Amino acid sequence: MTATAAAQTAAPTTAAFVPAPRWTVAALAALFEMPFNDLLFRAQEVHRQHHDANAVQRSTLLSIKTGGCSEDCGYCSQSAHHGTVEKEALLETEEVVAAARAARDKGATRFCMGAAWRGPKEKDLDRVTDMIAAVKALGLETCVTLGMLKDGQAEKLKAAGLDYYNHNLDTAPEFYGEVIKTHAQGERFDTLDKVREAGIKVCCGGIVGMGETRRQRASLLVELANMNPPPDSVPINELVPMPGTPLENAPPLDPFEFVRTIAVARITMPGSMVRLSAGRQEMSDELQALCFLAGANSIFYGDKLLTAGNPEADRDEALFSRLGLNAI
Ligand code: SAM
Ligand code: DTB
Ligand code: SF4
Repeated sequence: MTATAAAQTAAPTTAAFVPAPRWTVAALAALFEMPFNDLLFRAQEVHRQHHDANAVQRSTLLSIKTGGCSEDCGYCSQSAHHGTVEKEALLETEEVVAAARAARDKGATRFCMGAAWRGPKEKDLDRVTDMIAAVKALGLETCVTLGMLKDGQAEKLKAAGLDYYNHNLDTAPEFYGEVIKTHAQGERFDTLDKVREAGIKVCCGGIVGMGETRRQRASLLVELANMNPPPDSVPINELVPMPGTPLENAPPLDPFEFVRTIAVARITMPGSMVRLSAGRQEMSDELQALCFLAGANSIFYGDKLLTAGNPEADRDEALFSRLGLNAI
């Protein structure tokens, strides 16, 4: 029996037992509806109780295997169904180590390696575990995002020294099937369970601006916030409308709605790192500052995401300096 289940059995006489909060879509929708200033004030209060208000963590991304993915995710340039980027082979470990060293020397503390796979084959996983060990040896935290895992694969990643596994829910359960047809969101929950059970920290978030409703944004965040425990790291991506993908002409989200999404993530996942993720290149410095005020305390750092652009490190350094933000 888990500790929580044991405590629930004993609950009637144990005053000390406090059940974990279960968020509802209605509660989060109400947060989204708050006046903007009130919402940001509340998010700042929560943020300051749990984090240094002026510190932002920086992770650098590298696509270790680009394009040719079997999945049909409507936002993704790397899906073979849309054929928008060239398929490339898995990088050599030496190339990955060189990129990781450069990221470390520019101030990143975590290096995230992404592969355009539905999930890794065993022989590929062996090569990725070598990369993880080599990146870890540079003194960086390691993260990989390789798609869905089979039994035993998370344990191999953990043994190689992996700190974080990124696997996003991407959108609300009720909207998922409109964006992705080749797998169900439930399969992603299974992988997240495997990662957690292997003792790897969970990085899990989603994308906004794909044509979902505000209620569906609330619904995505409910799924994340009600995880037990909530993800250690929560990337909030704004859709980068990649040419040639089904979502290339998605209407842009109101920037204040993006800030609200960050604020609601902060309030409902107080202890998590909330990452202002894809879409920063298209944002003004002022909009990014509002995202930090709303509780974002992590970014992707370096001039490329996986296939899309990201602000140059110099622009980020200048922004941090203007805002008095310290790198964690
Ligand atoms: N194939 C693996 C998977 O799907 O989990 C790992 C790589 S996949 C590209 C990682 C994440 O990138 C996706 O879950 C999605 O959240 C994000 N992403 C992909 N394309 C994006 C886009 N155009 N705009 C914003 N986020 C995007
Ligand atoms: C995440 O949530 N966002 C990153 C990372 N995890 C792997 C990826 C963003 C990809 C943006 C589009 C591209 O570069 O192709
Ligand atoms: Fe493949 Fe991941 Fe892109 Fe989906 S998001 S097409 S699984 S690389």
